[in-house]
Amino acid sequence: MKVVVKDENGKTVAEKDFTIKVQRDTDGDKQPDVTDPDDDNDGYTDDQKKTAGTDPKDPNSKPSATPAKTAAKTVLPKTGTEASHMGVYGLVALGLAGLLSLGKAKKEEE
Ligand SMILES: [Ca+2]
Ligand SMILES: [Ca+2]
Repeated sequence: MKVVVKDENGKTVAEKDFTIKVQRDTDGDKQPDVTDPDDDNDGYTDDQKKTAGTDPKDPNSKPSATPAKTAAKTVLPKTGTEASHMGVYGLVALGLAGLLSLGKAKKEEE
């Protein structure tokens, strides 16, 4: 764009070419998309949306509700420790039950 500066007599005093770059600001928060980490201001960063394969400039295009949670949820393989503890508790319980029934039987004999 050419800007021409003239004095009151119409004489050209200065002439300069300007290049005006209009930077896109999708969400209108005065932060241009090039520096705005969240172009559409939907709460998801551009990187999150690009990773999820959604449009970073479309607030209606959102990553699915819980992608991170499902990815983090891993099922641990069962170890033998749990089972052996159960066995020990079972034996203790059986022993207590046995003692109790013995005591009860003794009382009934008297
Ligand atoms: Ca913006
Ligand atoms: Ca966003």
